Amino acid sequence: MSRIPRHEASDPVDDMWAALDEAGCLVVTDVTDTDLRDRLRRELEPHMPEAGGQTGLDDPEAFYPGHTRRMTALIARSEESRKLATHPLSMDFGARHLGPGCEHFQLHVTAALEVGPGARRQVLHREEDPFTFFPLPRPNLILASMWAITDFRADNGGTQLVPGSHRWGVGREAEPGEIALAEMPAGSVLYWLGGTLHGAGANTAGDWRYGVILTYSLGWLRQEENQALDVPSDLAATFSPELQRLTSRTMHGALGFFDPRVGRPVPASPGERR
Ligand SMILES: O=C(O)CCC(=O)C(=O)O
Repeated sequence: MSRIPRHEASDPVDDMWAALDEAGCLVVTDVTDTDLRDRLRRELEPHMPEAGGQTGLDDPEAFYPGHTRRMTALIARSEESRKLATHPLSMDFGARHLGPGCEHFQLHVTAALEVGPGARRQVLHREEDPFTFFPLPRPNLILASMWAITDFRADNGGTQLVPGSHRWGVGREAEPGEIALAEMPAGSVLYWLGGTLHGAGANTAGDWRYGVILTYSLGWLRQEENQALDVPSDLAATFSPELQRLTSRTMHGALGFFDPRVGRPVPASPGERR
C-alpha cells in the first residue's frame, strides 16, 4: 500500500511543502488543541440536525454515502472555523500552490463532514473535477485541508488518498494497492492538492468520524460554495482583511466589482423594527 507523508507541526515548513508537492497529500500532527476542537463542535452542534447528507439508507449511486452528515457555511456559523480557515500553514501552502496563478486565493468549500457506522467508502474523485475544461493533469487550481476533530482511523472512515495521482493523465485508474488511508489523531490536519484522487473511507467501527474540510481555489475561479451568499454582509464587515479576501468581499483585479450602496445593510432608525 502506498504511503501518505507525515510531519509534526513543529517541522520546517519547507520540508512539509516538499512532501505535499511530491506526494500530493500530507498529514501534519499536533496542529489544534482540545479546547479549539471542543469550541468548534459546540458552535456547530446546534446546526447539525439540519445538516444535509445521506443519514438514512444508502443509494449506491450517490456521491455522498449513506450514514454520513455534511454541513456547510461554516464561516458564518463558527468563529473557530474562521481561525482554521486562516491558519498560517494553510496560508503558506495556499501561497505556494495557488499564489503563482492568481492575485489572491479564496475559500472554495467549507463543511463539517461526519462519517457514521455503516457508511460505505466514497467514490474516488479530484477536487478539481468540476473544472472539466482543463485536461488532466490540470494546472494548480485547488488546495484542500481536512481538520481531524476526532481521530481518523482506517476502520472509522479515515480519508482514502492516492499519493502521486495529482500527476496522472487521462485514463489512469487507481489500483487497490495505490490507495492509502489517512490515519491521524484528533488535532491533525490532512492536506491534499486539487489533482489528488481521494474520498471518505468506509466506517466499519462503532464511532462517528468528524472532520472539517476547508478548500481554497484560485481567486478568479467560480467557487464551489458561494461565499458571498453564505456569509452575511454585516458579519463579513467584522472580518480581518485576510478573511474578507478569502470570502470574496474584495475584487480580484478587475473581477468582482460591486456597488456597496446596494448590498450594505441599512441601519434601523430609532423605534423602527427590522
Ligand atoms: O470526508 C472525507 O474524508 C473526504 C470528503 C470528500 O472528499 C468530499 O466530500 O468530497
